Amino acid sequence: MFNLILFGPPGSGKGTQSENIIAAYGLQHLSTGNLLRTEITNQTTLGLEAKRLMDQGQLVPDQVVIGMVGNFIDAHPEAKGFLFDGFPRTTAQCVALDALLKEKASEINIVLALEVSEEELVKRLLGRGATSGRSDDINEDIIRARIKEYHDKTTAVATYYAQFNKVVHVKGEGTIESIYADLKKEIDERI
Ligand code: B4P
Repeated sequence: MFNLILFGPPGSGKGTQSENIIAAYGLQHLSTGNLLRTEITNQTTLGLEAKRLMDQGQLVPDQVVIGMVGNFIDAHPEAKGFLFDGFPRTTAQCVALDALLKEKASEINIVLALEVSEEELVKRLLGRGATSGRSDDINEDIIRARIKEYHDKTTAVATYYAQFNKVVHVKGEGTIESIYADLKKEIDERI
């Protein structure tokens, strides 16, 4: 199995670049943001609670997200690898993911960290909010709260994987094609 984490702040292009990577390498895409939005659309109890937190720019509790990811991995025994998009977002999620993969005799092979300035992130997310209807993208205060949540809790994810020399930093500004070419080069060196 080849398992990759696409890491970066909200709006750094994780979802955008994931589409290119899964198409090229046939990995199973696991986006916790998408899983949570499906729960919201289906108006489940989990979805209603998740929406309340997401609309304030906060993270959903670790045990909820970890449970969802465990179910997703178990539901795809045929996967030749996973692309984790937007997960893990806290150190507790990193530890849980390592344990889930260990059960499958597998591990994280690489963490690709997209780097984008805060002003560019705000610009992109407000741009998406104007067309997508995503309630966490329409208000600049909520967007800045998400970026703060990223600095407070999620940057620790890069520190966690850096101790195993698994983190590669990639510039996340430029055209979607040029960023994908940089990501592809790093994957091809390790797959
Ligand atoms: P996510 O769904 O993961 O999404 P995201 O962080 O908003 O954005 P992403 O980086 O995927 O950006 P994208 O490619 O779409 O999270 C949403 C919320 O869910 C979180 O705030 C949190 O509350 C909750 N959540 C999710 N996972 C969780 C977890 N593990 N634990 C707890 N809570 C969790 O790009 C954004 C925009 O930029 C798009 O419009 C795109 O077109 C544009 N763009 C992309 N690349 C570009 C480029 N190179 N140039 C110009 N524009 C570009």
